[in-house]
Amino acid sequence: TPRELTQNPLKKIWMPLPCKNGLPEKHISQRKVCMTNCPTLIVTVGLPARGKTYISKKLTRYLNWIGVPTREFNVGQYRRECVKIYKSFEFFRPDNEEGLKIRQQCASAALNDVRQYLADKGGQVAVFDATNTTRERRGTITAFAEQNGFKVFFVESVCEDPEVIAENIVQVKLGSPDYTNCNTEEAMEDFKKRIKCYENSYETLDEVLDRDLSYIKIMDVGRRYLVNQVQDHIQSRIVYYLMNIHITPRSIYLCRHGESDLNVKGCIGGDSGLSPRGKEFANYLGQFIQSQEISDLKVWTSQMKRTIQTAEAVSVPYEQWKALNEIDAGVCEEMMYEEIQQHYPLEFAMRDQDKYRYRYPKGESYEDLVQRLEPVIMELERQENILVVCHQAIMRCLLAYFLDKTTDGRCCLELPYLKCPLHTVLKLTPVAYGCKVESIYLNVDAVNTHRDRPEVGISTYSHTHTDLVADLVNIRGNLCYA
Ligand code: ADP
Ligand code: FDP
Ligand code: F6P
Repeated sequence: TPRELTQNPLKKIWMPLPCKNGLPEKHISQRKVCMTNCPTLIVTVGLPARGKTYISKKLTRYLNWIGVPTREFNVGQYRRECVKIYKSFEFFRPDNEEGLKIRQQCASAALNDVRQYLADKGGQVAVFDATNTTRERRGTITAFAEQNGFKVFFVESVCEDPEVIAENIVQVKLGSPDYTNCNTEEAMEDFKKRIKCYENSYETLDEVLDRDLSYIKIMDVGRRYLVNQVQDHIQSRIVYYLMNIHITPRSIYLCRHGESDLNVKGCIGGDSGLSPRGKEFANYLGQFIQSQEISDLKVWTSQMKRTIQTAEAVSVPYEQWKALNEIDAGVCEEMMYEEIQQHYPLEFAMRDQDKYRYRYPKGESYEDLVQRLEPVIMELERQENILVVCHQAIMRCLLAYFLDKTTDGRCCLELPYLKCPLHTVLKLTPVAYGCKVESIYLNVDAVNTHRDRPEVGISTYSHTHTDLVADLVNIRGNLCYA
């Protein structure tokens, strides 16, 4: 018989009440997830300095941000932990039996951790980042995945451009812990010899021999791709993502609109225009952008008056995105936080408990925003120099993606509290595996719209999410029946 439904007060979604036989509802839904979504093991393939770690880290960041718990396992790191002092490329010679044995042990240790993560720790995707250049090694990994019920998806990077390879070595390898005790030329020489150690035994993914494997082969830094046997939704999302990223140097400028009339009144939401100080900021923003002498700058705004008014002052053509509109506060639109607390005390308390997942009645949550912003992130990945004029909650979500403020799909705590003050531009520049951030305050006063997480409810943070929802259902129940 169908179970009775209750509305989850935090997320405002309907869920069944626990069964009469006492089987907790959580248990049932977890079992269902396992049946439809078995975990995925992503396996990198390629010679050293082909961007495998870069791709692994970036993909992990993206998947965590969209809410898929993902972790990367870098075999190089296991090797460095096992052999504390790196002597030279000789370690990687194909006839170095000791070296081969250690590398094999490191790969096994990493796979063991992969198993724990995917089977016991709630991971959905693991990225196994190693060279995996032989068919034999890939066969071992496939067998491991089959035994454990994981799907496998290979990501190979093939690139023979000596300039790209040399640049990659300079960007990330020379600074590696392997080369702390030698000079640049020695390190460069050694790394090139290390690559040579792999070349003879390298077996690239083959259209015929590997026709049953699922993979994407990225050729010449994304100039061409070969995609084979995509098995499911997550793999197609991974393919789509990898086909959109690029490594051309560029900067992403993020800022909020200038101070608005509703900001001055202390009200959230609405669609007001800029205050006099907001207009002053817009002018300064125009001057700042000019001073940066940015080539081919694109400008994006939301479809709200305050971002469009701000962009008008930048004197560059701009595009409006509905997806960049500020969080919809539903019934709380145009209210002050104090008014919300007065009129909707339970709602207000719930938002403080789990600000990321909390959905305003007839409005949105931060979790909703991340879903809405996914196409924006994808398009941002395709762009070069760009300025995004947006809003407080939107900027937090975008920033969390670029600065990797997510761990294992749990962006809940930090993301909705990231500081994104008015009249301040953040300049993000991709470097090595991450992003450099510069914060530029344009010297025009503005109100502070940031509200910290209050200290008082701290004890309730020790509650699990399920406990909390149960408590709130009880509170609601009591209120309803009182
Ligand atoms: P690997 O893990 O293969 O040894 P890394 O990931 O450490 O190589 O190399 C990082 C460098 O690779 C970065 O400077 C990045 O710009 C570059 N890179 C990223 N993607 C690719 C690609 N598809 N092909 C070649 N180089 C890439
Ligand atoms: P990395 O450059 O990322 O540090 O150079 C190849 C390397 O990665 C070594 O560090 C690491 O020991 C090795 O890849 C891991 O893969 P294999 O042992 O499978 O070759
Ligand atoms: O106060 C400005 C504002 O952009 C509101 O429109 C929006 O509701 C709010 O910030 C989002 O910030 P928070 O999630 O911290 O309430």
